[in-house]
Amino acid sequence: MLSDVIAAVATPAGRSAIAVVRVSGDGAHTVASRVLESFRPEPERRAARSRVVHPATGEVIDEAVYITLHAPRSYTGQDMVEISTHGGVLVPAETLAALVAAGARVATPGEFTRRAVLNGKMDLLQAEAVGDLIDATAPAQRRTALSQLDRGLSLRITKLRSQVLDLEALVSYEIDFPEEDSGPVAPERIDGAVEELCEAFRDLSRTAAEGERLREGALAVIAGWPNAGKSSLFNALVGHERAIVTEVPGTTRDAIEAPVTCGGFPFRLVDTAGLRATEDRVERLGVEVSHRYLDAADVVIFCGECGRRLEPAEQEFLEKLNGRVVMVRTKADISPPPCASESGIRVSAISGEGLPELRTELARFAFATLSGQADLEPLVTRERHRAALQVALEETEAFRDSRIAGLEGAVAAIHLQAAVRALEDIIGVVTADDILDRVFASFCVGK
Ligand SMILES: Nc1nc2c(ncn2[C@@H]2O[C@H](COP(=O)(O)OP(=O)(O)OP(=O)(O)O)[C@@H](O)[C@H]2O)c(=O)[nH]1
Ligand SMILES: [Mg+2]
Repeated sequence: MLSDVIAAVATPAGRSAIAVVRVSGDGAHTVASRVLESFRPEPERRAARSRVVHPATGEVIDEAVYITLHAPRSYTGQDMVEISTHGGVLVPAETLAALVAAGARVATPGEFTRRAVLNGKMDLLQAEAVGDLIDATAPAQRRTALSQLDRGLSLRITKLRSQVLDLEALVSYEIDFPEEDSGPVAPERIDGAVEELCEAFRDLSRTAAEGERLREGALAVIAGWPNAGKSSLFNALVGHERAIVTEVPGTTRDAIEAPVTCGGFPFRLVDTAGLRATEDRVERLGVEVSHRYLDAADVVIFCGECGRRLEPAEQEFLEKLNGRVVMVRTKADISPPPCASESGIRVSAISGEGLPELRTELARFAFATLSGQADLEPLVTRERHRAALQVALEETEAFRDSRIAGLEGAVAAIHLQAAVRALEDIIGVVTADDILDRVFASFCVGK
């Protein structure tokens, strides 16, 4: 149901000063009035104090502060009440139970935001941005999510949609006046508009690789021969002793992953087993895991000690990576100054030398376009967006091809209508239930 009263604890469970319990729906104020002793719906948006009482038992649960919001001026667009209770595990849970006893239903994950979308308070891209903002760990993720919440991407897609509609209007003009030799619309005008649109779709699609990487974190895999100092570098970048370090070659047997932020951008940093042919069964499995990560890596941080010549096998390995590599020279604190032929960033896990340069280089490498921008342009951040843009592009190209093939205008225009629908799917103009289900599947309860 769309309007029944839902309630949820919007803050995470655990010891805290306060917790927030939200209520939304037709009759949210009535439900709240059965639980909040001195509840008054007016004035709205003004904090008021009240005891929280269980409606059936009369037991006092807490002293809380609440505010009321009136439809449509609320997050969900419905009547809402937000109750700030004392934190911890018990008080918020008992407050929620009291609200349920008073007639509310426990909300499903993302149900508040879903209602906001269905009530036109935000579009689907903005709803996704809410989720991204909550999940953000690096500043660049926050900036992108915030700009998407501010309709940055929505406006870009809306503009493309109206460009397609304009094109459709031009074509229908042509259809209505078929007997005129050249028609009232110059064909070059239509051709130009088609090319411009296709280019705009391609431009936006090109941001998808970095946009998706920005949301998920770029996969940076530390690799190298045994004992090169990989785990030490991993620990230094992560900021604590996460991986075991010893002087014994072959210490790391399994891949270890940790999130790190470099230059404001998110990375999933992975330490791997040293690459060597080995008889040891466990180590060999570890090397196989290393290779799997290396295949998926956005960037490989290849470690070799300062002052050591790379072996032919190492050179060969590096060539296979097709340029996806940042070369690092480890143990700079115990090495002589570099000789002329040595390449790579000299780092020391012990003194910290070279780590800032490495972080900057990683950000530049994995986010080549984004790291140079002061303000992030609207980006495509999900496969869902990229796939729909691809459909819009293909349909526009099919429209162009049908015209070249001399197909009737009305038939060709069907492709433009399909392009419009693909763009509408991105924003969520008319959204099918299964798309909504997918978007909200990863949300937390209470959001
Ligand atoms: N002085 C100095 N020693 C280092 C540095 N980094 C690593 N070492 C030493 O080099 C040895 C190997 O370090 P690890 O970090 O375990 O090397 P690894 O590449 O992970 O080795 P495997 O997991 O066995 O492949 C240890 O004795 C470390 O203390 C460094 O920056 N400076
Ligand atoms: Mg190691």
